[in-house]
Amino acid sequence: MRKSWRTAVIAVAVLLSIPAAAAPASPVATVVPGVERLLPKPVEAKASGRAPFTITEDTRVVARGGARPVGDYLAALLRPATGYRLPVTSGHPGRGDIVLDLGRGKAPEGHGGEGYRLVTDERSATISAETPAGLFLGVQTLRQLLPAWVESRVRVDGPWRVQAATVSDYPRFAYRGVMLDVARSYLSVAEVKRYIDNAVRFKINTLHLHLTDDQAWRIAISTPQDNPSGLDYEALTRVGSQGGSDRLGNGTPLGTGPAIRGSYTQRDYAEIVAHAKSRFVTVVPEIDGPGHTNAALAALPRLNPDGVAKPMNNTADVGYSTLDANSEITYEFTRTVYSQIAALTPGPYLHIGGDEAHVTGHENYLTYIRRLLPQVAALGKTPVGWNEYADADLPPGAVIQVWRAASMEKVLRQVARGAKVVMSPAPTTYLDQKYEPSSPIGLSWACRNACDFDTYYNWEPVRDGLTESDVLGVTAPLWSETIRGLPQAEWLTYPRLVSAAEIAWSPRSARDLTDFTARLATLGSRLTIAGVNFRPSPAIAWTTDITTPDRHTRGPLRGEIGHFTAPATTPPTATLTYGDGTSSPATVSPATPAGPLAAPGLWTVTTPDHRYPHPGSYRATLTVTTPTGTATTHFTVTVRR
Ligand code: TNX
Repeated sequence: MRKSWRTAVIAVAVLLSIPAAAAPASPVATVVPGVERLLPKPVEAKASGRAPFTITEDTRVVARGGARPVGDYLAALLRPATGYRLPVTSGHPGRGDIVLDLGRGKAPEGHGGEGYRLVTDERSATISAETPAGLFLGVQTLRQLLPAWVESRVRVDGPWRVQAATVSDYPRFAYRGVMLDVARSYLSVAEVKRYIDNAVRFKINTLHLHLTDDQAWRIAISTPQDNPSGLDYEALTRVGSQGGSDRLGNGTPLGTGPAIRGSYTQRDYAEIVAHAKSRFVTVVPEIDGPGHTNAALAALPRLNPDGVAKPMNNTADVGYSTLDANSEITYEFTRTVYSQIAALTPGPYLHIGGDEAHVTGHENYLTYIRRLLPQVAALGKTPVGWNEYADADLPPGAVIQVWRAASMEKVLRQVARGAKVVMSPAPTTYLDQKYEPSSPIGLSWACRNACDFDTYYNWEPVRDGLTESDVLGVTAPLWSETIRGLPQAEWLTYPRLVSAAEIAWSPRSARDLTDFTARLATLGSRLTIAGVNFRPSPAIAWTTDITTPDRHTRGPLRGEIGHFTAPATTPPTATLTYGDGTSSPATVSPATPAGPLAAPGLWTVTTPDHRYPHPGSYRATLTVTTPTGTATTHFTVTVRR
């Protein structure tokens, strides 16, 4: 199913690319993007009221020195839809150029790390920052100010206008994360990369990868020279990657089919990390323990006190497995595993899990954590763990990922000793939860009835006795017990990840649900054009974007007139006014298949054959009516003799 969905998007994109070749630009977006629509909301943004900036075939991306990689990224984003050359140059900026200006003092004061400014007017679009990361974040803002069709992977007619505006922006929190659980059901390297590419639109800068669990072990570990207990580390993926979360413990099947199996070679993992880095995203790898370790216990018999391998378990059950806290083999194992992961991970963090170790025993649990912390420190990394590990005394700077508010007292005690907190409260950040009881996929233990973007927006990370500086940031975890592949992951992610992204980025005082809901309305169209799946919440008045290339014809006007987006389940209708005093209903057909996990997004409009009375130039109008409104666009039909 997901293959055909993608194929359809690409097929439509290809159709879009056969417009009247030299025709003047014509499509009209029904919503002209502006700074008041940005997601997440910037610190400061003002439309200046001047003439807009326009990207043309002469536009260059001026990016000197360290700005160059971001310039290349931006040009690559813009080239497919615009069809322009967009050379990246270190020359002098000229009229009509996009300028990436990197240098000291260029970011909003005190926000050199990730802050940026964006100024657009009829002369240029300039993003300035003190770091390439800041430029990259500014690029995401500029991207949202362009018409949604800029997300098309094939050429669409412009004009590519950007509202004249000034933006001054920086994040509230430094750690703005999303977590992918690739253990319960696997995602390919290409899927993870795509997931990153879409999350960064919303200024997410951290990817927490949950690589191992009871159901499976998904990262290759090689057998080291120094292997006193003779562990067969290759078995971790050879055996341990064969599992997945297929069903509940009582046998009820989970998801739309069996979980997806697979694992990453160390090269694969390095590729993900490098890709993330190119998007200024830090990867936080998690190897969970001492609980959530059944796959390791199944792959390596010697990790078990009786030396007998556990059977793999393809249910979603957890909480029954544990590493042996009193065996040296356990720490030989963790040293090998963490050191190989650390060597492949440039980011400062190693996530050691530590959650739900229900059969470990409290003393053993403390023993395990106390043995692990020095191993992590020896690798030069900062430990991250789920809130349970705050039971142990943590080194200053250690990161506690809070998923249950229950144990805040212990968390606060560690915070007083210098630990930091990443907030992932399950009821308002867990992306794996159903949106509503009838959602076809998702769990529902953490969020029960109303779990849409609004619930995920209406919470505050600085709470329960925490202060602003105690909180490093926010992560929205996507557990994958019920997820089978990327489109389903995207369906649970969007729009809820955007809520988390705004909580992590925007000033607390700027947060307003009504305003956020209005800003989300244009997102569906943009995601549709980008080929990203999402759940079209009934609470949002999704907007439509139309493209209708100008036409030249000798005979009757026939066939395809254009495309539009309408993330709705009720089929839209369309009317054509031909510009010669006549009009007719047009045929609307879905260009992307619909289903409970894929809203129809892109629609194709076809005209009945229409014969114009005389040669000449006609101003035609297409009006589409969707469940959430009416949108109109004009195009020119030139009828030749
Ligand atoms: C709890 S959150 C878990 C995960 C599950 C998730 C499902 C946490 C630290 N543990 O093992 O996948 O619930 O929602």
